[in-house]
Amino acid sequence: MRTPSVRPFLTTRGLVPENQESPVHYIIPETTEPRFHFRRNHFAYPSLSPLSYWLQVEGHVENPLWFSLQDLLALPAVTVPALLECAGNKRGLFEPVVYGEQWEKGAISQGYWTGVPLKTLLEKAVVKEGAAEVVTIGMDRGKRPGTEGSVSFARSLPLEKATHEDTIIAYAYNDRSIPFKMGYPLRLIVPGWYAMASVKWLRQIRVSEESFTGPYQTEDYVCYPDKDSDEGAFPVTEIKLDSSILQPMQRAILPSGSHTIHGIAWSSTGVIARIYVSTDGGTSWSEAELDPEQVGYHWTRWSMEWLDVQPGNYTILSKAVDASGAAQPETAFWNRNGYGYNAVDRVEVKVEE
Ligand SMILES: Nc1nc2c(c(=O)[nH]1)N[C@H]1C(S)=C(S)[C@@H](COP(=O)(O)O)O[C@H]1N2
Ligand SMILES: [Mo]
Repeated sequence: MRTPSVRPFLTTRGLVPENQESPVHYIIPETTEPRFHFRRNHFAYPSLSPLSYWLQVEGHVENPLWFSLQDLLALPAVTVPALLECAGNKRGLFEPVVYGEQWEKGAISQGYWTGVPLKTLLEKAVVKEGAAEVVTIGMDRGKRPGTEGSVSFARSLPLEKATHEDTIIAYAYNDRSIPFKMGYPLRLIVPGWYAMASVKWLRQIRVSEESFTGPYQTEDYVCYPDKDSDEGAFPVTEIKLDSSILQPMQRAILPSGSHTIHGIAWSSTGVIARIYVSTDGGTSWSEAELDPEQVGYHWTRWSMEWLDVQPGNYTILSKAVDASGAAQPETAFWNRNGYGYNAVDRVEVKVEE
């Protein structure tokens, strides 16, 4: 008889548009298979036609261009190991609570993205003097809640980030064409920034002298530190230093004896210097073992053996330290829309006889 295979599933937060969480607690390989990749959408999926396989580069350039997939495949390619993390990852942990998708720890996934540096296309189009930003526009569109008319999902990058060597127009994920839900045929990948920047189903690139004012630039993905006013608002950009305890799980009941605590840690550069774990709610900390191989912008795995544990209630914490020596904060920086939660991670477990 065949043993039925047991596999995790995505955790559904919404279906139209589709928003689902990756089963990160049960993903062991370095890269996330597409079926386990989290999904975050603002609209229903776009319908593709062969016409939409052309990518337009226009705006403040000498030489506006259209690129076919073949054109892109003929250009020198790079592969970038990059994680995508939704800026709302862990939003459900904010106190006071905030509105929005109540993501837990699974709005994050990673793999190898292959494509052409955006810089290469901008050089071919010859950016004119005075350009400030590069606007990238997806094929999906719809009504944004609370507003009239229909808009595209569009985002801009400052010229400096747009021309960074790792910012690419990707056509492959883990050596295959990008799966449709992940942005086929072309997706912008902006390593180091929260994933709203990595525009799926890319159709147009526009070089601009002005600051882009689309709603996903100036209303959403803006940090509003004040509950009642827009005072002190600033845009969401780089991924913050963070870590997650993946096992044991929150409120698990464990037998007494020895256990392995394991998890992941990540930062905007991918570099993690150290990770500290506490099993007594932060009274004492020990350095956990970090996977010595840190790959590109991928998360780094860590683990700690928890030996001879006696019955009782325990609070396990994890705290990552990056290359500059900065550590995760004890409490996350609260903001109205709940972006960038990165407090020291916390799991409560009960150990029985
Ligand atoms: N065209 C388009 N690109 C998009 C989005 C979208 O709704 N439309 N959502 C963004 C956000 S907020 C996130 S977190 C990631 C999610 O990527 P995934 O669905 O491949 O996980 O895509 C980004 N790119
Ligand atoms: Mo997101």
